[in-house]
This record gives sequence, C-alpha cells and structure tokens, in this order.
Amino acid sequence: MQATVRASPNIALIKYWGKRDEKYNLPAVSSISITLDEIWTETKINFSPNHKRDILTINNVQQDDTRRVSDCIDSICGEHRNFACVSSKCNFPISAGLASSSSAFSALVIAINQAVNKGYELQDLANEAGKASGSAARSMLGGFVELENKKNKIQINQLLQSEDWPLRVVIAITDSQKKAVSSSEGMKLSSKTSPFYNSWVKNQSEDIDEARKAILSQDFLRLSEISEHNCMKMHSVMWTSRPSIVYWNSATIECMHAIRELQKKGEFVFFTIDAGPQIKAVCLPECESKVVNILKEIRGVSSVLQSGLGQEPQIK
Ligand code: 2P0
Repeated sequence: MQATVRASPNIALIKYWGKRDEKYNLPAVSSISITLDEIWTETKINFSPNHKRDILTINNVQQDDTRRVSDCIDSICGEHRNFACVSSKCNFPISAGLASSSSAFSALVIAINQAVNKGYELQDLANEAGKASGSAARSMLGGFVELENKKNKIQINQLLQSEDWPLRVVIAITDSQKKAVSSSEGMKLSSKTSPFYNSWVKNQSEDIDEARKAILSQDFLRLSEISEHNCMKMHSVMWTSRPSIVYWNSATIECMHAIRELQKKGEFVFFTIDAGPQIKAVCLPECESKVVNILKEIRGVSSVLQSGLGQEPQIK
C-alpha cells in the first residue's frame, strides 16, 4: 500500500491556456511540451487504515489544504478508501512558473496506481493527472510530447524520445516567489475578458501542426520561430485580460532581448515563458555555455538552472 515515484516537470513549447470544461479540467487547446530531467519532484504515498485523514507534506512542510491531492486520490480509488500520507519533495522552486504541478501530479497518479494496484493504463492515468493539473498529463511521457484534445478526454503522444533530439534547457530564475495569479484563475479571467481569447483557441491547431513538423524533422529554427510566436500570443491573451495578467518582470524582458541578440549572432537558442517571470531558453548543446554565461549576468537573474530532456516518471 505504498509507492514512491519521481517525475520531472515539462515546459510547453505550444502552450495550454484556457479550459473547455472546468469540472473535468479539460484544456481548450492542444499543446506540445518537452519533459525535463535534472529537475524533479519525488512523491511517496502510503495508505493505511490507521490514518485519520489525508496528510500532505511538501518539502517537509505539512500543508493545511489537501483538497487537490485528496480529490485526485478519490478520483482513482473511489471515496471508500483508506486515508493516505503523501510526502513530496522538489529540487526546484514551486509555484513560481516552473510547472511544479506537472511533476507533482504526474508522480502522484502513478504512485497511487502503484500503491493500490489499480492497473490503470497510461492514457487513463494521463487523464487523471490532467484533471488535477492540465499540464501534468504531459509529464507522463518523456522527450517531446503532444497533448491532443479528444471528445471528453485528452490523449498524450510521444513525438520524439529525449535521446532522438537532446536539446538543452537553461532556466533563468528572476523571482522565486509564489505567483500572484494562479494559472486556473488566470485562464478563467482570460476566457471571459480577453478580446483575443477566441482567436487564440481557433488558431492553435496551426501552431501545433507547425511545431509537430519541426520536431519530427528536428528543424531547430522552425521550432524556434513557432514556439516564440505561440508564447507571445499566449502572453498577449494574458496581458489583454481585464484586469491584465502580467507575469513578467524587467529581468524577464532583459533575458528575452539577450536571447534575441544571441540569435542574431547565429546561436541556436529560443525563449519561452510560462505563468511566471522565469525565462526558459531552449538551445542546442553546443550553445548552452554561451546562453548560461549571458543570462546569469543579467541584473535580476538570481540563479540559472540547466537541464536536458528526460524520461517518463520512474517508480522507485
Ligand atoms: C502550459 N501553463 O502549457 C501553460 C503555459 C502555464 C502557461 O499549463 O489550471 O498549473 O492546474 O490545469 O497545469 C499551467 O498549468 O494549470 C500551464 P491547471 P497548470 O504549460
């Protein structure tokens, strides 16, 4: 009745922003991501008839609110179950736009399935992970992952394995505080108020097709162009929400300019930014040290994380 699973967050190149169904947390758009490897969440779950309630600790701090985790366990096990003790550890800042919920919930659903021997298939578990956190479904696979919207559910597909195209990711941390607007609140606001929201949803399939082709042909410049464009479109939807949602700070913009300068010099690097102020630079391995050296000198960058592309979650 116990299991431990380690999973890595993923970074979307073609973004998810908006929900078509809030109850089942189904995304309004398909998305494409890369799963990381050096950064991870490790989650241990232990069910026991002796527990009086679900207990959740994150990085050794007991949490008052276990609702999202308890709902996820109920959804897989049913409500007539033993209570669980869940302990989760992360080796990177949480709730700061580094997709910690993607590694946390992908690890959790696999740990639950393993601990209670439910025998769920991968796609069912991906739907359970996605119900808890939309981006978590993509961390159920390694490498390059497409999350496809299907009728009443989602499906995840691996486009390439991490070894097929071993890109590197350099993350410039510009602020590791918890973000002011959660992704769920932000998406709700954008769908109700941004004049660009409908066209964002309508045009997403073109970006998905373009990025998929770029990935399958390992065409870095093509992937770079469509990823930056899709990122800027998502942030335009955020910025034009009412009230406006701006996750960037001045260092985010400085980093963006620095990456554009590197591109002008012929370096193979592009940026992407999620619901937080961190910049994620995706590059070819031979450009990594230049990218790190430039980003770490920018005022406001407190640290730089480096990662390759990783595998699906591992049962310990
Ligand atoms: C993404 N983000 O595709 C986009 C880009 C943030 C910006 O997926 O509401 O925390 O729990 O389903 O999983 C944020 O994702 O959102 C997110 P919920 P979640 O990575």
